[in-house]
Amino acid sequence: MFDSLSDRFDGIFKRLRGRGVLTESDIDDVAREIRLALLEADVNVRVVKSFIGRVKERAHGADVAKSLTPGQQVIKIVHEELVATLGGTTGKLTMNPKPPTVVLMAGLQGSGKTTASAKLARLLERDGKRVLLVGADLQRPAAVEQLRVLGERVGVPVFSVGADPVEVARNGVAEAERLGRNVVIVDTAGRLQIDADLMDELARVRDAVQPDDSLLVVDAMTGQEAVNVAEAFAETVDLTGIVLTKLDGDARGGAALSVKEVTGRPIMFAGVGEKLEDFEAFHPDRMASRILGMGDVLTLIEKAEQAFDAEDAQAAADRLRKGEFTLEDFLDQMRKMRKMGPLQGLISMLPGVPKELRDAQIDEGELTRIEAIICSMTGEERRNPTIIDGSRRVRIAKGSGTSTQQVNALLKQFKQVSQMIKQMTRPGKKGKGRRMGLPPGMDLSALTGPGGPGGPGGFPTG
Ligand SMILES: Nc1nc2c(ncn2[C@@H]2O[C@H](COP(=O)(O)OP(=O)(O)O)[C@@H](O)[C@H]2O)c(=O)[nH]1
Ligand SMILES: [Mg+2]
Repeated sequence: MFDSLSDRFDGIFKRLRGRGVLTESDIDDVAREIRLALLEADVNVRVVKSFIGRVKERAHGADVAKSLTPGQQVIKIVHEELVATLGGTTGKLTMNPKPPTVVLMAGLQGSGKTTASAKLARLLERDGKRVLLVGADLQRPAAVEQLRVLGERVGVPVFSVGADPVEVARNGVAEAERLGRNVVIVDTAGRLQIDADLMDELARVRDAVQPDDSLLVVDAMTGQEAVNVAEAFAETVDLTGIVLTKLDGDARGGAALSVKEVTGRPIMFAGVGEKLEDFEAFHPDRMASRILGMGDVLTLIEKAEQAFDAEDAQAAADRLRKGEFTLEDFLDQMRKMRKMGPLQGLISMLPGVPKELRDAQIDEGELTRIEAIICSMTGEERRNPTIIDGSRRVRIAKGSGTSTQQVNALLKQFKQVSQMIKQMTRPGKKGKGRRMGLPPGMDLSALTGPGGPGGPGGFPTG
């Protein structure tokens, strides 16, 4: 999904990431490249124009946050604007306090209405709702049968009794009331193209059932055409949201990126495959990250920003470079890192992390133990671990409720970490922490790598 666009962004950002300083004309160059990438991806011209305008304005005026490089800053702005273009927050169905909630599905023939109706029913059922599917597509003889088959597969009853679509829909809502179903999903007929008859029928169905939500189902693979269709429907029916289908086959992303801004209606759900479970709530932020092809690295940048005071980190880095990194700093950094959330989650967000590390089980209890050990040391011991001799180790182990082996292991690990950090922060050399733009001292592998607590050995005592 969005492969070609992702590739373009990847190339643009790769060049950007390496830059220390960005001039005004660098920013203009980047903006031009992004503009081309979006146009190639079949994004609506108006949408591209306003997107680029916003990115440029913000990038030029950005006061550079201390914790981010200029390149990262621009990536962050592009990401945020992309999220906004995709609709900002995740759209939600209106749940009528007086059930049943009525959801009307509209769209062209073949856009995926019937499939989406069943998929949505499945999703809502999993969310604890009791759904009734209503087949109001009486155009094609097989349409109701198709819905019945799908309904059976997702375990949701299908209703279709009445002389015309309006009657079927109205009866369907009454039936849901009678059966005590919370949600009614009305599948309607489509045409190959927008025509007056279709719109008229839809309007009459709408008037008859007064839907809480009217969702337009559009095929993402049709690109700009999907956007034109959406615009036409938005004018006629009071759309509340959009279901974007066949996103799995959409390498460009034009429809996805344009439809919200052009119609003003949020994309609420996305069809991402033929199977009934290939359907999800549409999350603009996750989608933007996916388009930018950066895993969740942006989430990581944000978390790092929140947890770290840039100056603090700088001070620690300076001490580090002078060889003054102490157990106190170690404890401090570790605590900050833990504030960022479960380590396993963080590690899996890093791009380019070796598989072994991704899969490694990180023991949060282990970190608690490390914290306890350091806390049982005196200030002097934390600043100068070389003074920690045998009897001090016994005392520390007792104080922290650990064993001397565990104290030994930590001291050994600390030594490894400080050596590694020293290498990472050496000017001109790029280590993991550096490349990520994370504050120094935040190399996760150091805490989980070989020779971790439990291993033999110890810090040489003075
Ligand atoms: N790959 C893929 N195919 C889909 C998706 N949604 C629907 N389809 C397929 O699109 C075709 C038309 O779907 P259908 O629900 O009958 O469209 P309708 O005419 O609007 O009711 C069917 O072959 C579906 O399997 C999707 O998200 N991904
Ligand atoms: Mg259909």
